[in-house]
Order: sequence, then structure tokens, then C-alpha cells
Amino acid sequence: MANDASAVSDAISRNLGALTDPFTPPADSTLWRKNFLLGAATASYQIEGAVDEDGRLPSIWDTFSATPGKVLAGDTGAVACDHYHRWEADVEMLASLGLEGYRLSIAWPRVMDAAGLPNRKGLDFYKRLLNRLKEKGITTSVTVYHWDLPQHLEDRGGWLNRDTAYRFADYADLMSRELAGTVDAWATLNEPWCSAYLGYGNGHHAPGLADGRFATQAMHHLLLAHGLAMPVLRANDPTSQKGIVANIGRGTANSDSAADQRAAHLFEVQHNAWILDPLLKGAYPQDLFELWPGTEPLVLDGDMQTISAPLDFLGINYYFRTNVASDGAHGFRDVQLEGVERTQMGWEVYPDGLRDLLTGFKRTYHNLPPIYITENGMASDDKVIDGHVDDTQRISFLKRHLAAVDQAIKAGVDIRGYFLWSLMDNFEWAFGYERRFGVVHIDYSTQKRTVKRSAELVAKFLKERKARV
Ligand code: IFM
Repeated sequence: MANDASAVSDAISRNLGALTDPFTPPADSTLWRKNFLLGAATASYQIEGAVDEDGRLPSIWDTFSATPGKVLAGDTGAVACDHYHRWEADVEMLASLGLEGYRLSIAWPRVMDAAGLPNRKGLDFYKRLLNRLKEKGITTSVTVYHWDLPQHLEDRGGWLNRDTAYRFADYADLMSRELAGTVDAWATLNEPWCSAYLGYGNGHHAPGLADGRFATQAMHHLLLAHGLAMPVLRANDPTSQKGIVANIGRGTANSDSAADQRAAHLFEVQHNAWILDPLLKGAYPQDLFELWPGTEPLVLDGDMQTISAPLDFLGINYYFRTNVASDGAHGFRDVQLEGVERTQMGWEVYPDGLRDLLTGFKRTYHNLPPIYITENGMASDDKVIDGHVDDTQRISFLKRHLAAVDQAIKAGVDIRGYFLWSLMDNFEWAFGYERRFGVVHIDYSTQKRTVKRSAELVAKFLKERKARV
């Protein structure tokens, strides 16, 4: 594995010199500021593998992916990128690329047993990983929960059970006591929208339940879990930053008609305000329950105060926009635009959406905290040809989205950094391994890592930025 790592670093240095550059931001871009953090992100279930090693318990994604028909080609995270065994080479690779930050997540079922006691072997994995990242001078951003709920908690109702929020606070307590000092930023949850809506509302993700009332109740318990964990993280690790990560969606109207404009508004209520209003205004948007009548969650006294405690940062994940029209009743329907650029996921490439949402949030939320773009990137059907991956569309995608970030900063939004999704190709949930989001290619039959051209160009920019006086 050491050989693997040095081969990768050699290839990066060799290629750096020879590149012409379709990526580097223009001279007046704010991204040249040295304190704008540029890093990459991953998540535990998507890269680690080793699902039954060293006392790890099953998660809802082990169960879901083992259920026929749930994941494309029957793929599972059992091996993934084998990062659990190859983490040293992977950290070496991150460092060779000059990436300044690394966002990772902890697998809850790896570090805690069903009685809530620590699993030392699992914890030691993260301690070794985080210590090594710190030794390399890499800023660490840790997500406590990126969807791999222990199956034993799902068996007791999962996020439909209020008790799970309290179990989450216990888990956050253990993590922050054990890992304090090695984490620069803690994010409680990744994308509660996906956990609640895809997991409990339409069944596309684990645990695969499909009921609108479940989605809103699961969301409430997820946000409560976040709120309960925040003071715990603050008490155990006072010097780190604490926040949460939300995926946001841009909805645009298919026409100027009032009905279509309303549809686009409702789309954004459902994707953005459903999460951001409780966090930043302490209340659910009432329009949500116009869209989904009869789905108001059970909220106890004090919950909204717990949920809306101040954040040190807000993580934003952005991928695409959706063009919508009125469904003729009280909702919206997607209207696919013809002739627009799309990715391997079928998602439209729409960088302006990122800028428009960020500047819109600044107008809507007077207490908007500093922002990190915690995920942005695209899937493409990348192939290794003569040892290289020329991921031209991704290079252009990243350049355009970073330009949108620069525009939002110039419009007054406080954005402190950007993490590429993802460091490497990985298990893309219901789409398995076919969709490749990495800036590093993974050959799943050999686990060989090949740095794509996009990563080489990011590395080149970071090197130039570092060299500037
Ligand atoms: O792979 C996911 C990630 O886990 C969460 N955000 C979106 C990514 C791409 O779908």
C-alpha cells in the first residue's frame, strides 16, 4: 500500500508541470484568498467497506442494499473503496494533491454497540485517521451522521422514534469526548432532507418507507437530534466549529404564470425552507403543510428552541436545478428542459442556481451563519485510458461552480470554503458503483486509484496559490 501511495504522488507531480489549464480561476477571483479552504469530501458507508470487521454492527444501508431491487446491479457497500484498510494511502493521496481540507463521516455502527458502549476498535480507526490528517496539516471536517443508522435503532422505529434523537446525542457525546482536538469542524447531520424524504417519504433510500407523514416526523426527530447534539459538542470540544449540512435545490418556474411561479416557490419550500426555517427561524414553513396537508409532525414544547440554537457554520451541498410547473392542484411537477447540459445522473448543470440560492438565503435569513460549500460535484462515466482519466466535463463543471461561489462572495455572502464531492468514486447509494463522482477513479476489481485530470488541475491551482506571496 505504501507503494501505491508513492506511485500516486509521483504521477501527480509528473503531470502537474505539463498541464494547460482550463480550471484556474481568474486573477480577480476571491478563491485566490489563502484562507478560502479547498478540500474534498467522502462518507463512511460510501468508501469504507469492512462492514463486518472489528465489531461493526449492521446499518440500515447494509439491510437495504441486501434487499433485491433496491440498489442498481445489486451493489452494496460491503467492500466499497476498501478505505478501512487503505486509509493511509488515501491520506497520502489527499496530501499529495495539496487538498487543504477533508470532510469525512463516522459510521455510528462501527463505534458504538447496541447498549451504547464504545467499540474501541472502531474508534481507534477514526483516531488514527484524524491524527494522520492533522499531522499532514489537513483541516478536518467530521460529519457525525451521514445516513448509516445502526439497524438495531431502525428496528425500534429509527427516525420515527423520538428516542433515536436522544441516542444520537449520546453518540455525539462519545465521539466528541474521544476525538476532541483532532476535529476542526463538526457537522451533526448530512442532508436531513435525504434521510427524511428519500428514507421515509418515498422509499428510495434506506430504510425504504414511503409515507408523507413519516417524512415530516422523521425530519423533526433528525432536527431535534441535531439540536440536542449541539450543546454536547460545544461542551466536549469547545474550540472546534459546530454546524449542520443541508442539501439545497434550485426550483425555477416553467412559465411566468402565477401558478407556475407558486409551484417553483413550493419546490424550494420543500427542499430548502423545510430544513433552514426550523434551524434559522425556529419554525416550520406553513406552506409545507399546504403542499402536504395533514403531515404536521408532533412537536413538543421547547423542541423548536433546541433546534434553532445558533450555528457556527452552515454546510451547503448543491448539485442541480429542477424546472417545475403547477400540478393543477396544490403542488408542482417536474418539467424536463430540452437541450440543457446534464451529468451522468441526468441532473442539469446549472451553476447560477448555487449563486442565486446563496444570495437569496442572505436576504431571507438575517442570522445566516458563515457558509461552507460542503459538497459540489458531478458524476460522469469516466474511463482510464493509457493510465489517465480526462474528465473534461467535471473540470468545466467545477470551474463554473467555483465562479458562482466567487460571485456569491462578491455579493456579500460569507463563504469560507468548498469541498469537492467526492475525493474518489464510491458507492452512490441507490445507484451503486455505476455513477462516478470522484476526482480520483477507483477500479473496483483491483482497488487501484487513478487521479483524474480534474484533481490534477485543482492540485495545480492550490500549488500556485500557496506559492503566491
Ligand atoms: O453521494 C451523495 C452524498 O452522499 C450526499 N450528497 C449527494 C451525493 C451525490 O448524490
